[in-house]
Amino acid sequence: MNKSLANIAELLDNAAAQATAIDQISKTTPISLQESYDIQALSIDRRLARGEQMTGYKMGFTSKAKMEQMGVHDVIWGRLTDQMAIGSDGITLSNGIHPRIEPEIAFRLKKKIDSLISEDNVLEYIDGIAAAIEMIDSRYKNFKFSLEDVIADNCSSSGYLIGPWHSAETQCNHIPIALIINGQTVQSGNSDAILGNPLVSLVEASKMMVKYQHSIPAGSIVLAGAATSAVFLKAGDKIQATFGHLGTVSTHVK
Ligand code: OOG
Ligand code: MG
Repeated sequence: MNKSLANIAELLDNAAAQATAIDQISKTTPISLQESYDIQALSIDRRLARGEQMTGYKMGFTSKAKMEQMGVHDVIWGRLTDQMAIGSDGITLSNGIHPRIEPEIAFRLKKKIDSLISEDNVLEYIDGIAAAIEMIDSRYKNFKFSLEDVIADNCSSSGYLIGPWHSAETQCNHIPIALIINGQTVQSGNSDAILGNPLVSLVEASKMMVKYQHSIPAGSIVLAGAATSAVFLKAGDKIQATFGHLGTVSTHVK
C-alpha cells in the first residue's frame, strides 16, 4: 500500500461512509503513533470539508474492561462531530459495519485544555457532567486492530448520545453503571473503573494534548471512556444505560 497518510485517511473515511470493512492498515503499512494521529486528523478534515462541525473528543481504553476486550492497553483519543450525535429517531443499523454500544460519562469543558492539568484543578475546566452512550464501529474487518490502526480510524468513533447535564461539582466516582438491552442487563460496572475516577480521564487528555501539540476548545464534550465492555447492536434493540444519580440515557436501533 502507498504510505500516503492522506490516502489512508481517504480509505478509512470511505469505509465509514460506505459501511464497508477494510483490512488493517498495520498489516501492510507500518505507521507510527504520530502518523496514526495525523491520519485521524486528515480523515476528520474530510468530514469538516463536507460541512460537519467538531463537537468534542473522546478518550478510549481508560478501563481494564475495554483494554481486555480489545487487546489494546494504551489510552487513546479521538474526535467527535455533530454528524455522530444520535437523534431521537435512534440508530440506523445499516449505516454501520458492526456497531457496538457502550456506556460513557461525558464532561463539557468551560476552559480550553492546552496544558497539563491535575486532579487538583480539573474541576476548573468543566461546567457539566452527564451520562452518555457511545456507539463504536471499527472500520476494520472483524473489529480487530493494533493501537496505531484504531487511532488512525478515529478510535472507532461512530455515534454518541448525551443525557441531561449536571453541575461540575456532581460526584462522578462510585457511580454504578448498567447497560440494559431489551430489558436485560448485559453489562454492569462502576465509574471507578475509569482510571479510578472519570475526572482522571481529563488529566490523561491533557497529557495527550501536550504530547501531540493539540488542544481541546472550551465548549467541547469529552467522553471519559467506557467502564464496561461494548456490546454488538441488533435491529430492534431497545438500549438503556443507567448511571445512579446521573440518570438514564436511552435509544433504540431501527
Ligand atoms: C476503540 C474505542 C475505545 C473506549 O471507550 O474505551 C473506546 C474500540 O473499542 O473500538 O471508545
Ligand atoms: Mg468509548
